[in-house]
Amino acid sequence: MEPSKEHVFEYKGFYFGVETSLEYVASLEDFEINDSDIFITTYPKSGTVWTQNILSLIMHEGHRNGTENVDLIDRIPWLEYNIKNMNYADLPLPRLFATHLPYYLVPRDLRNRRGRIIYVTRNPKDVMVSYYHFSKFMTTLEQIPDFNLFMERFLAGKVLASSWLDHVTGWCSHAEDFNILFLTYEEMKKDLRSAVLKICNFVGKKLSEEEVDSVVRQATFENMRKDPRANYENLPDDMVAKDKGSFLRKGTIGDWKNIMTVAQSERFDQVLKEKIKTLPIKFIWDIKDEI
Ligand code: PPS
Repeated sequence: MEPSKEHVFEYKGFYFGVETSLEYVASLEDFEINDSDIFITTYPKSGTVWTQNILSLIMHEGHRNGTENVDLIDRIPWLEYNIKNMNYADLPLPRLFATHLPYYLVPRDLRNRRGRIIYVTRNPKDVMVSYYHFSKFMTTLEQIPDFNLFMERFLAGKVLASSWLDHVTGWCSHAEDFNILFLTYEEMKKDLRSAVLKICNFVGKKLSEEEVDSVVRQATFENMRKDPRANYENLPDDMVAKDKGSFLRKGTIGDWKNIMTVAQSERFDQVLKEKIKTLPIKFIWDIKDEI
């Protein structure tokens, strides 16, 4: 049941991928934050890359500021996975980062309400299914081809980034410590324009109607999928099996129904549903459900 040590290591109860190191993640506590820093924070497969693209488009006014040819991963690098060995202290302000860290492992300054955090959640059945497919594509992740087994590992938090529930519960119950905006994948899917405006408002960026239209247009699933910089197509060959998928896979609400059996769905509900009800977030499980 334990995840393979070849793929993850544990630090303070949280599983990290081996592309980073224990010393580095431990050092992040002291990572200095500027007031203008913005972090996109998620449990994996909750809409991180999507939000990265939206935030980048907003901050760079639809890419007109010379970032047209820069990959998303370089415009908004991963805090705990500095795979390109960038010097984060020297990035131009405002710095933008993505992270899967739980609330208790982020830089101390963030906990003192410096910088801003956009925390995105998604219904956990879709998260799990997306994660299952992603593990086949990402060669750095442990391969668990049996979906039932994958589900048990996911429910037990024995995967990279540990327990979905702990992640979301932790961030929700410590929201007061942070300068934080909560968004859901489903609200972005159902009304992208309103989500874009919420982010603009939170980061203090005023865009014209046309600029907002342009962000919305460039952040649709179809348009992002066509854009190699937004679809993470330039990741090193030893990290991804390009014939086995892509970062942007289906991009919808309720895909879990295509893979989970009734028995699996019931088992999932038995473990998580009651606990989910105590969260301050309303999860949307089907594309037809109202927000
Ligand atoms: S990761 O690896 O943690 O960074 O993955 P993450 O980006 O958080 O989540 C990947 C899922 O987000 C979907 N996605 C989108 N959906 C709708 N619209 C847009 N523009 C979009 N961009 C990314 C992506 O397809 C993954 O979900 P699934 O269900 O696998 O398709």
